[in-house]
Amino acid sequence: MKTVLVLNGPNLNLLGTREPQVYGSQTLADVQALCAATAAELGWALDFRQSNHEGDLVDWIHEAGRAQAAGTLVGVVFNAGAYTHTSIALHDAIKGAGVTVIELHISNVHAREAFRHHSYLAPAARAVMAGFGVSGYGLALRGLAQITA
Ligand code: CA2
Repeated sequence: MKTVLVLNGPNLNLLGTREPQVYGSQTLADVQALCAATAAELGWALDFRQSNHEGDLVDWIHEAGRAQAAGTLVGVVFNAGAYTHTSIALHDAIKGAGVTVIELHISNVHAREAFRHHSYLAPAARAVMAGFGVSGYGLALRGLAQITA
């Protein structure tokens, strides 16, 4: 059975506690449960992680690249949070690891502040999804299944 990695960046541990008008009221534990159910439907094991530290995310992308090369990982659904808009290191990590990444955002970043309109990850990602709320995680997993089938 292959594994799918769902990575969450800074402040996503606060999901469901504040800004429900932007991010909804579901917690990160709820998102993990949604991902687990969807991954099971798709025949995958789920590896679900969150970190507030850029270096952790870089290390996990490298680890994912090795796992994908070994044939044990299907790819990564990645909500990099605000690092999306700042991190050349994460861009380089995705490119360097050669891993399949779906960039995901809960909110429609293009309908928000201008500083959220640019993504350093998008040019390195296989696909980008934004604005579907937390249900986007399930949709992104299904999209990953379609493009890797
Ligand atoms: O829409 C998304 O998923 C974002 O990646 C979320 C990031 C934001 O910086 C990106 O521009 C778009 C922020 C995640 C912080 O989430 C919170 C949730 C509840 C309360 C406070 C922060």
